[in-house]
Amino acid sequence: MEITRAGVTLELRQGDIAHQPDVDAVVNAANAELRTGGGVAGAIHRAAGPGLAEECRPLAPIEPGEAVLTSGHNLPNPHVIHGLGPVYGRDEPSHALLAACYRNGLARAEEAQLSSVAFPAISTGAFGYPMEAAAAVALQTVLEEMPMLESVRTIRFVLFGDRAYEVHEQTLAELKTKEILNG
Ligand code: AR6
Repeated sequence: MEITRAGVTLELRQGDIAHQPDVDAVVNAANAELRTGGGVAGAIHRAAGPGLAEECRPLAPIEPGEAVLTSGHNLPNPHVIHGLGPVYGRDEPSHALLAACYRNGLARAEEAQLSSVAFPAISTGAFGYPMEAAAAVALQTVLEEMPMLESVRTIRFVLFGDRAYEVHEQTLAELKTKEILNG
């Protein structure tokens, strides 16, 4: 599924964030220490090789909602943007911190003048954010940012598994309906 607004395309895809060779940056669902871990961080650091962790070391720690840019090392992408989402039920207000994580991820992409960026569903794994609520925050935030972007032209959500994809598809369809109703 995809929609285009203000010259920017938002795509939903099912897949693996470490296998997105046609985007300038993939976003890592990072930990504060910017170390490898499970889920997205494990997949990205494994594919990137040890040089990524080395580059990350002096940039850590980061706070929930922040995002930092590194190079992609052995990934097919020139860059990785490391975003720290909130731990659900601990880092509050969780919706504002999750929205900041997407906004800051896009800001890093703009600063580096990238044209395409792929996000995973940040905070919805180890950090426990319910998928439906996270999808609403993530998609709404990105839709709000799209008209302001100057460099980024493609934003892809890479969803892991059928359920994550379906939740995002349904949420985006609902947001589109609201947008039409609101004129
Ligand atoms: N590609 C795309 N999505 C994936 C992949 C993948 N290869 N693997 C998992 N997902 P998580 P978080 C989905 O836990 O909740 C790490 O250990 C997954 O199903 O990666 O932000 C870090 O070190 C879920 O829907 O990120 C941190 O400590 C979503 O991506 C902590 O987990 C996010 O899951 C970050 O937790």
